[in-house]
Amino acid sequence: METLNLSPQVLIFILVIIGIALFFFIKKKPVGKEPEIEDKKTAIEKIPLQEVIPKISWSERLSLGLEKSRMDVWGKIGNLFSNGTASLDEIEEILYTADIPTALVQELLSKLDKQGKGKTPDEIQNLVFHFMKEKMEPIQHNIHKDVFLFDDTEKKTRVFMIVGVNGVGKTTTIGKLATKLKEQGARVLVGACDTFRAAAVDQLQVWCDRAGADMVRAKDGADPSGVAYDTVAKAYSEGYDYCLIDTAGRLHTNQNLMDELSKTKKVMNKINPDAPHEVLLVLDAITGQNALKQAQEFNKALQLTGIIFTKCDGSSKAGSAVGIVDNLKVPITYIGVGESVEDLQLFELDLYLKTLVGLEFR
Ligand SMILES: Nc1nc2c(ncn2[C@@H]2O[C@H](COP(=O)(O)OP(=O)(O)O)[C@@H](O)[C@H]2O)c(=O)[nH]1
Ligand SMILES: [Mg+2]
Repeated sequence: METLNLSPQVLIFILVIIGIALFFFIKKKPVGKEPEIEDKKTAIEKIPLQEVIPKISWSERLSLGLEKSRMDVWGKIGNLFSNGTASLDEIEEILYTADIPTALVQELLSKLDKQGKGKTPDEIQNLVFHFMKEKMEPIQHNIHKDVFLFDDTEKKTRVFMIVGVNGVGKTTTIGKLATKLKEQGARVLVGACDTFRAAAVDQLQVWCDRAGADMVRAKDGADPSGVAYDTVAKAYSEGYDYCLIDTAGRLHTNQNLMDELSKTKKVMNKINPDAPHEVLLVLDAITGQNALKQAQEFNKALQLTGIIFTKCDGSSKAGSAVGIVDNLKVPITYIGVGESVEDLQLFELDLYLKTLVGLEFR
């Protein structure tokens, strides 16, 4: 084979061409690129979810939850009344759609009539705020706040019995409470006394497993009072900080089932005269006026110590709390504005009312 006889200039020229071609080839297909994407992906996967999705504060959650009630009812009274867009009759209509009892509506209208004329929208919103606060504050004052805040220096077992009609959020609320108390370092025992439905016990088990709380469960159809007894006895003998008793939902009009609930309360009392420390009725805000009827019957049977007001995010009736507290003389202890654990918080009157009437974020 004859060898190629190239001059040095041609050889240099060819080498330069090869060099340029190689440069562009490497630039177009960089070797390090793929691992770089992979690294970013795994890094993002390693970030805890809450850092990717910005956490919203409780006041923002509450504001979102009460948005409908604020937009449709409480937040607009000032504007409507101040510039004369609506007559007192029209404001009365709006308040009735929000399920406010007649006597309270009339009292508020008379106050607006006497003190609201010539006032700015903000001044009227303030007037509404103070009207509601006066109604609720003396009762809200009775909350046993220290019972709800875990203090690990106090070696005490606290028993909460949770009651209410079907679907109001009893089991979910217990799950949220168990999670919150565990996060504070408390030892929590849950009693699954809704023995009518296996699914209800399983639902509670999922919450307890997630929260790291212990649970007492019996066979389907077991006597709910027996399960309550066993749970409270275990809670005291093993020194749990909190004992949360879930119960089956029932209609307040069903006397037999209401009697059964009284019996469940009594058996806990046999173990310790202080138990249950709290009997909490879960009320769904959507129920509006009918919630008052339910609350009256449960109160008669069980002498309620507090109300857990759930699903305030689901309707424009969150303001019905004022009528319930004023009539029943039982305070609201917790408020729920959604399905996640963070959506349940201890009820703070001023924050709730200011958010409801729209004074908080101005
Ligand atoms: N939107 C909303 N849903 C809630 C709230 N509390 C509970 N729920 C939902 O209400 C439904 C019924 O709750 P559950 O705890 O099973 O009711 P129970 O029958 O009283 O035990 C579930 O889907 C919950 O997620 C709340 O504050 N807001
Ligand atoms: Mg349930």
